[in-house]
Amino acid sequence: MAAAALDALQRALREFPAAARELSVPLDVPYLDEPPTPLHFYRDWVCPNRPCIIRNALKHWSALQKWSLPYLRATVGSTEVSVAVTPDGYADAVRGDRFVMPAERRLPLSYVLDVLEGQAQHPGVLYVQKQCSNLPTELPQLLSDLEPHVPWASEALGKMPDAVNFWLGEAAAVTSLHKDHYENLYCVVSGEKHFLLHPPSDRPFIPYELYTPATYQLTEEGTFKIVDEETMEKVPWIPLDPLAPDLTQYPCYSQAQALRCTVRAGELLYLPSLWFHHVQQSHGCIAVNFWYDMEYDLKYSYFQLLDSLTKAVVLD
Ligand SMILES: O=C(O)CCC(=O)C(=O)O
Repeated sequence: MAAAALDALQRALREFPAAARELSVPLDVPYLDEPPTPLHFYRDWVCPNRPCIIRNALKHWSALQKWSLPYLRATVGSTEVSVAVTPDGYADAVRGDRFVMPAERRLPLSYVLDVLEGQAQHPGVLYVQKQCSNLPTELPQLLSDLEPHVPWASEALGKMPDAVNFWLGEAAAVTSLHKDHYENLYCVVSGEKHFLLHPPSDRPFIPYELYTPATYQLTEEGTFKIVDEETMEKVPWIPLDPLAPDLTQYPCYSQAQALRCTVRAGELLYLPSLWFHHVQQSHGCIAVNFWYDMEYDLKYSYFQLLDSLTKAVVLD
């Protein structure tokens, strides 16, 4: 590419995030005091791809009054669930030159609760987080404590959720920075979740690299080894930890601007599709989220273009 064209492209990519931010990205995630109508949800939040935290949207869920660690022990303690186990709390994250996925254990929920309450020891960090509708498939006994979908969101989006996920883990369990092609309605039932967010328009400042996929294996002695997934293709992932970014290696990230928010018990975060998110939690936080597949519309195509241009041009 001619030097002048490359220069122009680099400048455009460097200026794009601030221009997009000025037009449509809030400084903080706003609160709504009650659930929006389907029309307002679609018009004010989904269409402009803007996050918000909605209060009083879950108050008719009996889960809000009932769910606690003792309640889970009494109702589903003997049920086996899939648990992600990692040495450091990071499932699906870059470690050295690998993209490492968690070891997966099938454990009775009561055992997970014992570990959470300090009554049992297990190597590493536990997180009940299997993202394939683990609520209806693994813990169907809990379904009567909530609604199977978010009616105003289903109506606005014209579809039902693809997945309903249950999350329960230790404070050390962290979800590394990534994005999804879902409209995410994230409901905290007990405890709190801390989200660090970047709008999709920050993509030019967010590094991706290709990594050999691998999985943690837990040995008999309770140590972890990393085993390559020989048959899987390389995985594009974000190597950067937004809590301690390596700005020598990724200087551009200093120009990205994260939004931070805490979602408390009884609150619902609308996390729009393609927003980057990094998630931490209070110890024993219980949450449920609904993933609605995004519309593969022009917004999606424009993001793909931004992604391709960012990959093609090195910014520093
Ligand atoms: O709660 C978490 O740890 C992660 C949630 C998340 O990444 C998601 O819902 O897409």
